[in-house]
Amino acid sequence: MGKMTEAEVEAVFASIDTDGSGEIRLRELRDYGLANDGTLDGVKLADFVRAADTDGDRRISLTEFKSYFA
Ligand SMILES: [Ca+2]
Ligand SMILES: [Ca+2]
Repeated sequence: MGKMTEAEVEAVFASIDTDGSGEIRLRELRDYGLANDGTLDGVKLADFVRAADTDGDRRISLTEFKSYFA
């Protein structure tokens, strides 16, 4: 997976966080994945959540999202 700039990461986050809550829930990720063949840059959604959700609340904050991609 290639590195993205901070602005690119924020844009992707915003496109997934459709309710604008500032956290990505699995449902939002699934909705996003359905439009993108079930993957996020080739990473399976379940694997992505497991890897990116560092505090284990099953939601991905912008900080966690950035940490994963930065
Ligand atoms: Ca959200
Ligand atoms: Ca989290």
